[in-house]
Amino acid sequence: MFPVLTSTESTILCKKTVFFGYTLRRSVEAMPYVDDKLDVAKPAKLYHHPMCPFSRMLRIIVREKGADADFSLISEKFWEWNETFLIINPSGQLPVMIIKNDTIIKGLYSCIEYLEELIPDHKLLAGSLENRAEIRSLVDWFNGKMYQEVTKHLLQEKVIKVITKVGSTNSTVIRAAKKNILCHLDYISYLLEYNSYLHGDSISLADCAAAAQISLLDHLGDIPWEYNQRVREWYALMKSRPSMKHILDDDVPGVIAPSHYKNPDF
Ligand SMILES: N[C@@H](CCC(=O)N[C@@H](CS)C(=O)NCC(=O)O)C(=O)O
Repeated sequence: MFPVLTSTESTILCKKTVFFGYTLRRSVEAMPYVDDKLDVAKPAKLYHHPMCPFSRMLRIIVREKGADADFSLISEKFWEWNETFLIINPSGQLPVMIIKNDTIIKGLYSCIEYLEELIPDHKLLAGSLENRAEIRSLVDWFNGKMYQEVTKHLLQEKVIKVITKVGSTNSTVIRAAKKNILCHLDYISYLLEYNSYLHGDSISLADCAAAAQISLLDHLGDIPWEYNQRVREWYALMKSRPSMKHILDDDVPGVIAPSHYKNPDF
């Protein structure tokens, strides 16, 4: 059985997260409530940011569904809580889709379920009821546990602090988050023991979630690829899918990707 993460460093990080989260939330509450009427243009829009793993996941899914031509991408600096974006999504969170009739679909899971129901071809949540439950719990692992223990901290320390020039980088947090990566690579490897994808022999939401987190960490040069060959093979397979290409082609000012980042044969 796969060992569950019990590292004390992870626990310390979680406490810090709660504290930072509280501080941030209070700042949002202090912002004026915006009550303007929406005036959005007709073509479907996808609000995202290249360094937001949840936006990456949604963009992979949109492409897997063959719906990418229907969306224009709008990059939103989610840490700025811009008033124009808060009108669209009062939580200030990415991703968001604006579809026909100016309907706003807020948050990753509403967007995914909307697309799964709208475009039943290329199902990413398929199989029996039990299989679908397992895929959902894997998505939760990567978007919840892995994001909280690893991605969120490296994003904050290595991207947001650098772009905003607010606060100094905390090397203890970076070290702890990078140590936590290994547990998640072990878990991915364990899931791949009998299959080429994380749940069965075809791509599912679980692969999209894991690839979104991994691709962001790889963009920061933080995945120790020599650690696990099986995970490397799976990620090479994911990278070779057209749905990943547009994400890997994004250039983010101030963030220099390692030379292997875009290459499927790395
Ligand atoms: N579970 C959320 C996750 C979204 C999320 O946390 N996005 C981050 C960017 S990667 C964000 O918008 N942060 C800004 C904030 O929380 O104020 C969802 O369903 O969309």
